[in-house]
Amino acid sequence: MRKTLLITAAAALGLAGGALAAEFSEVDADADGLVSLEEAQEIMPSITQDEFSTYDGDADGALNEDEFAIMEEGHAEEQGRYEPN
Ligand SMILES: [Ca+2]
Ligand SMILES: [Ca+2]
Repeated sequence: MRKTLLITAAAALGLAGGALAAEFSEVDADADGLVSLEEAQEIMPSITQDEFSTYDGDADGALNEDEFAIMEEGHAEEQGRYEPN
């Protein structure tokens, strides 16, 4: 339910936030159902392998939709705390 609310809110904002509102299907460039580190870096250039791995809950080397949602939330918080590059 929370996810639905987030998507609705993102849609209401017209996706003006860019990276903060990236859709899983858009980030998954090769449409294999997983977001690789390279794909994640397309929207979050500052993300590192270590950081990526912390969100890879099942340690398969890529993020599924649930893991990706957690990464977006976590990374958005970090970007609010630190100076952007
Ligand atoms: Ca992919
Ligand atoms: Ca994974």
